[in-house]
Amino acid sequence: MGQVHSEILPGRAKQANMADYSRAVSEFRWEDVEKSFSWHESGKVNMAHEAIDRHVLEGRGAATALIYSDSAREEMYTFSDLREQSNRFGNVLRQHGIGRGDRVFIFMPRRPELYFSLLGVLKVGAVAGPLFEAFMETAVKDRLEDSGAVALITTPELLQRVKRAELPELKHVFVVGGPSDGGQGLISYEEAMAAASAELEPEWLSLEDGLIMHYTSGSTGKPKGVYHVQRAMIQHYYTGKIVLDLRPDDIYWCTADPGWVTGTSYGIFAPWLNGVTNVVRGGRFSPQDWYKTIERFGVTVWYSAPTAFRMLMGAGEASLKDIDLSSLRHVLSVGEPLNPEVVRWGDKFYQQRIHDTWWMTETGAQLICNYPGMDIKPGSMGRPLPGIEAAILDDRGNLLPPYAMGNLAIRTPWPSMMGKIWNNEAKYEEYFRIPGWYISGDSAYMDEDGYFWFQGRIDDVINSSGERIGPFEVESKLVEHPAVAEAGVIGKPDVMRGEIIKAFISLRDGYFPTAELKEEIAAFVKAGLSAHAAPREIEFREKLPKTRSGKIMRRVLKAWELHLPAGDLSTIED
Ligand code: 6R9
Repeated sequence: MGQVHSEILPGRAKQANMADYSRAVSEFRWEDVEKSFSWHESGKVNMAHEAIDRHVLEGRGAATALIYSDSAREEMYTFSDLREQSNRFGNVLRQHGIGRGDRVFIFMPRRPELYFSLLGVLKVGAVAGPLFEAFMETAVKDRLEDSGAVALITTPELLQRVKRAELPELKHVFVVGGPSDGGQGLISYEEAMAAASAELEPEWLSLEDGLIMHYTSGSTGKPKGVYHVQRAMIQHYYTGKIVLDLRPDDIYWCTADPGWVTGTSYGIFAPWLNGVTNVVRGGRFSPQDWYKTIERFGVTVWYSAPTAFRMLMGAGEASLKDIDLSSLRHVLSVGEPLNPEVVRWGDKFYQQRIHDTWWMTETGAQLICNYPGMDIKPGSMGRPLPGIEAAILDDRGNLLPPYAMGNLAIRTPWPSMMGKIWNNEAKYEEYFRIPGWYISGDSAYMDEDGYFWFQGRIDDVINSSGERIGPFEVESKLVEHPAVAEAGVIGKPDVMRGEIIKAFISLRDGYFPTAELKEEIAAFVKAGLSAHAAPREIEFREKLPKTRSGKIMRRVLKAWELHLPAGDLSTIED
């Protein structure tokens, strides 16, 4: 199994902090990382204190914490500013009786108020739940309902997608850029902030208290609430240092939205725990805007995703004309396999080696990475962080030798490991079914140098442009459409997006397979869930392959699509 990879790109001296990997592994102790935090003596923690207030108390309050820009706004905030804004919002929440353990969701585009309010939520010990602005009614309702969110911070436009009448536990809605409306139960964010005190004593928590929730997709059931605890900060801080290579004067830009775990672990926590300047770009992707962002703010460390790099590569050399990217020192990627061509493109046109990193919503932080300074094998996810043990196991938990493909597993525990799956103990247990290990759901192999190579997902989860999409959620929405009798959804390989969503559909009597109907069905999913969950391709079939118990066999659909043999059909219905 597997193949021998001869191509090795040597590490570069200017990023040499992890060149001696074996020594770093043998000398590593988590206790040494823990000592970096001010809670070490008191035993009590608060992420917002460690990420923001600590810098102010230690005399770094005037340093720039946040640079925000979009096509209309450009603003800078110091650590002192963020302390004040989050204190004010913390006080607003306390006035409404919201505090420790309450789930407070934030449904907003990337803008400064998202960051202020999220930090305010953390200050009072509540658990933050950031949602992508692209979510539509059903996706929003499912998440607020499952989490039992008591409060929401949103904008007037997005508020229209919140079915408040069906969410009895949602008692407080703060509207950014909208008026208070007592009759409607709406509170103006701006008015409340202006009236609130700028002084606040944070809620002091234990390492096991809640921090943040991210909903993510599996192959069955609705998205699950992955619940992270305060302890994760140890790993956010540490990986910020050794993987992102953050240093005090860095200007760091993570392109991810906080609706995705990368946008919080590495778009909020890691940079601010390390006290560096964090760039946030609002608005949509465009190669020119992105390059200009790097140039204008002198970005030194840049963390993005393969789809974005492929789109930048697609925009070609011409898009780099008159652009100066020489401020860059370190570039990283996460979310999907990073193609070797993209690494070579980075070498040639950015004079930067793109470093791939592997981790998941459930793991809370990076686990397998290409470190600064390390020799890179293009196409490999890299090696486990010092302090992390990774292995390839068969389904019964036996360790497999180099080059054998199997389950990518991580030795438990590590600091940023999820604390629970909200309201779903059984789902949580499934990840830990082999004693002592976390089973990731990815298949991979390890080579003789201990580098890991991603092979695919073991379940049916689709990865389109780095977004994890559960086929079940899309199928459930599809069958709500009056024309759809049955639907099966798979990921179809795609050069730009990694995979796209393809739906196989059988129609109800009286409906006919037309191009207009395809469009209408795709628009229906888009309006109910989100654009990224809508199928880009639809194929009508008279009948779908099902097991005798009635489950649609996605593996057969995939075989149809790829013109492969369908494999064992012994459980098929007819
Ligand atoms: C952080 C994040 C996790 C899934 C993961 C895997 C895929 C992530 C990858 C990668 C190949 C990499 N994935 N990083 N595949 N190479 N470097 O992405 O979290 O949205 O939960 O997705 O993404 O399949 O299991 P999440």
